[in-house]
This record gives sequence, C-alpha cells and structure tokens, in this order.
Amino acid sequence: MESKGKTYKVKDISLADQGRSKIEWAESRMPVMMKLRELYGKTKPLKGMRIAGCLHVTKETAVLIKTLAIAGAEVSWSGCNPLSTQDDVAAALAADGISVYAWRGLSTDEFYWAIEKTLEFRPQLTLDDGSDLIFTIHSKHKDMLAEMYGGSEETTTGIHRMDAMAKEGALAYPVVAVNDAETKWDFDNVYGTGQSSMDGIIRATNILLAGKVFVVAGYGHCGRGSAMRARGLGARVIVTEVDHIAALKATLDGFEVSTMDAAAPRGDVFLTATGMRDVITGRHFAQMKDGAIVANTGHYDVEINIGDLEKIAKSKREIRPNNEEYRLADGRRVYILAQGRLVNLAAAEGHPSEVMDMSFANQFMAMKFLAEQGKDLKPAVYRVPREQDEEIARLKLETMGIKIDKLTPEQIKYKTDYSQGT
Ligand code: 9W4
Repeated sequence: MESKGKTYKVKDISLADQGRSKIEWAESRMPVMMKLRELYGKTKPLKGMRIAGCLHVTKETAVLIKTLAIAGAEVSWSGCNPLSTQDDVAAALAADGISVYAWRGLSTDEFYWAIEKTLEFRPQLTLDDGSDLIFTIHSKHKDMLAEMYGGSEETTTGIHRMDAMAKEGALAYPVVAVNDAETKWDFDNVYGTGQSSMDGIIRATNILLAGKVFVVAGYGHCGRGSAMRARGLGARVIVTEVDHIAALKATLDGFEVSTMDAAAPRGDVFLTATGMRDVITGRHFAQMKDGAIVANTGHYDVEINIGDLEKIAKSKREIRPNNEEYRLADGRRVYILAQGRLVNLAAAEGHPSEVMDMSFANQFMAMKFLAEQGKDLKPAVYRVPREQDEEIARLKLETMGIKIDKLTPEQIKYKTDYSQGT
C-alpha cells in the first residue's frame, strides 16, 4: 500500500520477486522489445520525457514500461481495467522505482484516483487503452495541454472516441492510433485470441478437443484464429456467420458453415466471437446436447444470453474455476465458462507475450515518434506509418532467424512500370 515518500500504491509490495520472475519470462519471449532496448538504450530518444500510461498492468506491459524507462523516459502508470492488474507485476515495478498506482479489484473511485496520481508529474506524453488519460487531461487538466507532445491509443474503442473528439475540434494534441498498425490488430486478433481462447477453454474444462464438434460463431479475425486453432487440436469445426463474404471465406478455408439453429444440437463446444449481442439464446440452449460447453471470446459478456439460460435452468453450481454447470428441467447440463465473459482473459492469460511483443513495439515507436515530432503536428488522430509496421515485422522476423527475398532493381522497375500501365 501507499506510504510516505513512496510514489506507488499496489496491493502487496512483498510480491515483487514473484512479479520479477513473470516479467523476466515475458522479456525472454519479447525479442523485438529487447532489440528496441539495445537500439535506444544508448541514444535515449525519450530522455527528459514524462509519460503517463493507463494500460493493463501485466507482465508484457511491464516490459513496455521498462523499455520506455531504458530509452530515457520518466514513467507513471495506472491500470485501465479494475480486473486486469497482476498484483505481483505491479509490486515488481514499484519495487524497481516505477511510479505505479494499480491493484486488482480497485473501485471506480480508486480507478480515477489512480489516474489522477499518474498526472501529478505533469506528463508530456500519454499512453492509453480506452482514452481515459486523454479525456481526463482534456476535461479536468486543461492547464496541462500546452505541455503535451501527444498521446497514443491502444484500442479500436478508444480510437473511435478520439476520432469523434477530433471531428468536433475538441482534440488539443496529436494522438497515434496504435491499434490500426497491421503488426498489432492482425496478429493480436488472429494468433493471440485464437490461442488464448483455446487455452482458456482447456484450463476451465481440461477436455480433449480432438474429435469434438466445435462451433465458432463469427468468422472475423478472432473467429478465424479460434477456428484455425480448434481444427489444429483435432476438433471438427462448424462456423456460423451472418455475413456472406465471411461465410464464403470460412467455406473456402475448409470449414463447415451452418446456422446456429442447425449447429446448436450438434455442438460439444460453442465459442462466440462476433462482437454482437444474443448470438446464443434460449432457443439454442433448449436444443443443446447434455454436457455442451459454451464460451465467449468476442464482445464483453453480451454474446451469450445467460439470462435466457437462467430462465430454463433448475439449478446451477460452480463445478470448476471459471466453469458453471446449469442443470435444465429434463436433466441436461450446459456449462458456461467465465460467466460468458472473455474466456481468453478470465480463464487464461490473454495474448501470449510473443504477440504483445509487436503490439508494444508499436506503442514504443509511437512514443518515440511523438517525442520527436509531436510538437510540430496538428491535433488530429494519426495512423501508424506503413514504414513503422514494416520495421516491426522486419525486426520480428530477424529475431526469429527468418530471412526473406529482396526485389532486384529490375523487379522494382517492373513493378513501377506495371503499375503505371506501360
Ligand atoms: N483482462 C481482464 C479483463 C477482465 C477480467 C473471473 C470473472 C486485456 C488486454 C490485455 O481486460 C483484460 N475479468 C476477470 S479476469 C479479467 C481480465 N474475471 C475473473 O471472474 C471476471 C486485458 C493485453 N495483454 C494481453 O492480452 C497479454 N498481456 C497484455 O498486456 C490484458 C488484459
């Protein structure tokens, strides 16, 4: 907890050693971040910069925070979701001299208190997931705006809020939309969500996936990643969709495509990944086999209508952590994982470090870009430059020891001539 002279508030500082082990493990899986430390630990492009961050306090975020510090920044941090803070990681950061105000399960008031604490040192850069820092500065601390170089935003939702602010002329400093980098969203959603969803389902159930009928609702990036991984584990995968193009892609990728009504009596496991509400409702539960397992990896907890299940269930009990058994009147049992919340986060650990390596390399590069050029930019939402995306992909491949071919000057000429139509 907070004490005099300390610039942190965490659950229990004695967890620091455990947190350090976690961070060191993540570091060993995040070679691009390590490369950035090597490159910018000497030149210190963030020297003299004060960065406030509001982003899930996880082992991977700790790697980002330490990388920002190694590149010269002074950093102050809070978590962006009351449930996502890893208390041992927060303790390790605090013990190593980072100002961090985060603990799992903080209240709404404490959440905003923590944000205020991170603003006390008058940051020049903000790093957000959900834009809370940007909003707080624009609404409550207008006096800080003149000192700001810029901010970055991690998520689509946050970027939508920023776009709306920019449209109304209310945005006072430049914001980089990190989520739009291809090396972030395409990898997070497909490979990160795909693997961690299987991980969550397995941790909550320990079932054998081989041979099971696995129904994936939605064939966007998360759905595609999950369908690929379920197939890789030997499941027979059925995809449900409402979009003809996505359904066609799933079909040509070799998946059976069907409606949820037709899939409901056949599925052993159901995973929603649509971003839409009421994907699995009462009429689907009514048809499910005894023992069916239902989980969500899409949008919050609205995809599975648990209220409908409650109405037809006679009893419910927690049979394992993150696994609730609902018994219906005819004796059938339906298992809901993580109360219909995101199974990859609630029952597993979210995206593996290797995926976060690229997302956070984008965050780091956005901070560097804003430190160098933010003062010359107009207040607007900026996309990540293509060169940054390419550089991160290049570094990732390099750290994996993978070499690729290069176009010859003749080939470059051919390409240019071709596109000019000559
Ligand atoms: N974590 C989270 C959210 C809610 C939640 C069991 C039900 C997102 C991205 C990254 O939102 C995040 N609810 C929980 S646990 C839990 C965890 N429960 C517990 O009862 C409620 C979150 C980004 N990320 C990774 O994906 C990997 N490293 C990262 O930094 C992290 C957390």
